[in-house]
Amino acid sequence: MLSREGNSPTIHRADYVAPAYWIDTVELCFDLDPAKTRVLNKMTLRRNADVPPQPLKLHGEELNLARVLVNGQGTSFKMEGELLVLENLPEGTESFDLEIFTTCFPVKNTKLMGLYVSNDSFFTQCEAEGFRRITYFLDRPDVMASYTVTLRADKAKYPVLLSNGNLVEQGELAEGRHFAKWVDPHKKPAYLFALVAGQLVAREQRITSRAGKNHLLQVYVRPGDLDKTEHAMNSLMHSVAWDEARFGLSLDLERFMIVATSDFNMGAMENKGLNIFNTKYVLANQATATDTDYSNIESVVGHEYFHNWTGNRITCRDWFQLSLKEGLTVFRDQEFSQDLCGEASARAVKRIEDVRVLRTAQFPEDAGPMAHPVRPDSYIEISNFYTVTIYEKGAEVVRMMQTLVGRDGFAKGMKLYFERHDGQAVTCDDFAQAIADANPASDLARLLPQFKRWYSQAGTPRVHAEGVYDAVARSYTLTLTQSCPPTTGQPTKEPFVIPVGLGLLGTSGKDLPLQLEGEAAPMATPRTFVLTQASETLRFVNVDVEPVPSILRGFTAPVVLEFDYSDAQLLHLLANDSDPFNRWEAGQRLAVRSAIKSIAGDAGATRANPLNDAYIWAMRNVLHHPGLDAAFKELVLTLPSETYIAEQLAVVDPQQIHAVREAMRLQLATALQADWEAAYDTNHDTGAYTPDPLSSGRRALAGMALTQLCIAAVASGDAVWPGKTLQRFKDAGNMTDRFNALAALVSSGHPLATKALQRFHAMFKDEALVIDKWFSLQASAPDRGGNILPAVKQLMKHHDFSLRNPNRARSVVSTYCQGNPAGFHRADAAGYVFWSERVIELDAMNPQVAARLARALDRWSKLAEPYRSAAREAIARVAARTDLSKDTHEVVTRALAD
Ligand code: B3K
Ligand code: ZN
Repeated sequence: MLSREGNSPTIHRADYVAPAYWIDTVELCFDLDPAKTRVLNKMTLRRNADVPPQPLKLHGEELNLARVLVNGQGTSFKMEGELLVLENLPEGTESFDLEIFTTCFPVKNTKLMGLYVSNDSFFTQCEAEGFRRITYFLDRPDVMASYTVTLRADKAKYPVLLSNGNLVEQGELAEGRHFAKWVDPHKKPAYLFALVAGQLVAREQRITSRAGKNHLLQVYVRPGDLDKTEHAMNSLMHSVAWDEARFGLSLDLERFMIVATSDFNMGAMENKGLNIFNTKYVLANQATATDTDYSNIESVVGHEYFHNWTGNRITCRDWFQLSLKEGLTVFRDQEFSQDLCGEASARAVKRIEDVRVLRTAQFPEDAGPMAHPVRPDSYIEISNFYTVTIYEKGAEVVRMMQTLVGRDGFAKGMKLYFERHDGQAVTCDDFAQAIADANPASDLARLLPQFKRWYSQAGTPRVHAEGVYDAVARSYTLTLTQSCPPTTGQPTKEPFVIPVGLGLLGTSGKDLPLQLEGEAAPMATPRTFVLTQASETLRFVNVDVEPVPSILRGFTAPVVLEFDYSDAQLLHLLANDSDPFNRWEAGQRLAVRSAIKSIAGDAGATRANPLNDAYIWAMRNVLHHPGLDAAFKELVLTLPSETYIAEQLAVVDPQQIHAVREAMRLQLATALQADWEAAYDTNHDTGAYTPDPLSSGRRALAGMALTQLCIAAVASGDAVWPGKTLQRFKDAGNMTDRFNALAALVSSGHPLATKALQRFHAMFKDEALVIDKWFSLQASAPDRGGNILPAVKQLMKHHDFSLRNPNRARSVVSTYCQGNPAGFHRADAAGYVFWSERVIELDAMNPQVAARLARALDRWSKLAEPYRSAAREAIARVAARTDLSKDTHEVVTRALAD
């Protein structure tokens, strides 16, 4: 028996070598059968003349090998672990035929990688390394081939047969079977292969592109779900139009298909011409989906569609370059959603939401045991590196490039990137080089080698700012100092290139003209300065009064900004900053400050009332402000999450943080009761449902008001608002209002919640995605005296619960372990025991889902006792198992090494 390390070698980026063979064409023929599917794979290959002659080693996993033929003749072969090794291949670099016949077992495939069955239909998932579970292959992204695929199956059970590209032939076969033959006109890596077979129906739309070409768009779902596909189709049409308008990138296929499945490990997959989606990111109507669902669908449909160019036409040379496609495509979907918003204030709301995700999920990752650079140097299991660092931080790196070259310059850079690399498998370096080369006079071109440290250095940089006003000289001097904490394998860091958006507010709250010493006249605001040294000083002249600096406007870089603001300065920014991001940020800083003071037991901020009067007064002003959108108000009034507060502390007591945040919520609820009533009255009627930013913002604020009013009512014993909330729950004309009312009752802990939850379940018992919400609302409810864990265990006994379905498993188990810190971090360690049991149980069926859950204890070493020791013990218990997948093994061993 090999040791665990022997089974799971660490793969290093530095070890990259080009493939020894190229695969030019692939002809696949599938005889689909859930119990045993037969796969005939006919390839043409040739040696790669650039590397020394060597045997061909093909990847395979859980396959039954029946036959191997080279140029039609039997040949000798051997197995090296899971590799199929062919040594006696024709000499020279002429192409040769290789035919491999295998079988696989879709119905037993609980990992949902490769070919699997869900609701009696067949689906595939090949990224990153799932194709090897379908046939023996060079399963690496730099091997790009032309695919022809024939699918054969029982016609009654599987009337729809889909694969990538164009349908070229279909027909009947004996014994009630039929076939379909698909040819993909574009070369692609194996990870973009897909097939679907089953009883599906499609919404169809024909479109004509700007370029005058006709295309067929299709959204396939199970019969009965067609009424929930309109929004996904609209999102797809918007995506096609946007990529043409903004980047000049047109759809390169006659037909573009999206297929929804309810069993899927992640959100969606960008297979060429045949995107496969989690139903969660396709199905929506106003009765079953919330505004958040609508906006997620729009961005995920956009994301996968944009991959058609960034990822599919130009793909990754190796998986270390994952952010080449993911960071860039997240950036593109963020820009898409912002551009669809139109209004500047709605764009700002989207930006704040994106930054909030980055700071609550990616910053902790960057500070924990799984910290890795945007372009990692090593991994054991690549599936573990589909992370917020690769995606969200990667998107910020691309955004900084756009900031440094300008929006038009960035579009020029994209054009050059496609001119140079279309059809290739390339690296992050190639991308950055193209953007810089297209903008030779830019800061990016000047600073490129240093800029690329964003790809190589892990950890979140900190920018410490200090300002000194000199009334006599009428100058304001701002010193910016950067540092970056050590991460595993990177004890010291070199300075980053950090674009810093900056403004100075005068006493009136207006932006002051910004004139640096040495400049003849002030320049237009806002200005962006590019920090490149460990420390730099900016000296502004002709400054008549001491300004309040607004630093890192629009969150121009993924850093932590430290500035010793007084409360008064933050209140000034909150009331006046022309930059909506920093306006919101000022409120967050004030709230975090109060929470920390209260946790530290400082006088002035009592446990019961952590928030001071000035903060409450400011929040009242925001609520009543006639010039601010409801969506923005809702963001400002939302207190920083428990996870975000925890990250600001050296030692974390999750129960204490929860208690303080709950006290803050109660304080806002009672002190602003009349204001919440007014906010509800003004915003609760949004007319006929449309998921646009303006009306969804109003629904969000009305929903928040209801929660606050229920919290106040529970404290005072008043029955009026809980009663109104229940009525609202019953009468609601859309899922957003209905769910918000239900959540208000649950979150406030009002007894009416029980009845409403029962009713909600009865109403939506046949809507799986709504039942997921029902589960997760209960698993994320505020913990009261340790009541959540028993509730979660009860939920797992519910007849609708199943650990096998990833959405359902996540709705209960991950929501509890990763979205309910106070429910999870229990002094009796029962939450951790539950976690370790579920990780082990899930790992045996679906390692990817298990490994994600395993990350719930990433930040264990920051916990206060008794949590810290108990958490470590739970991780060690999982790590001690000898039967773990390499996914979970990598996560828990890295955690223990922290
Ligand atoms: N590229 C896929 C993610 C695949 C995850 C594989 N474990 C979805 C996306 O990012 O668009
Ligand atoms: Zn992606």
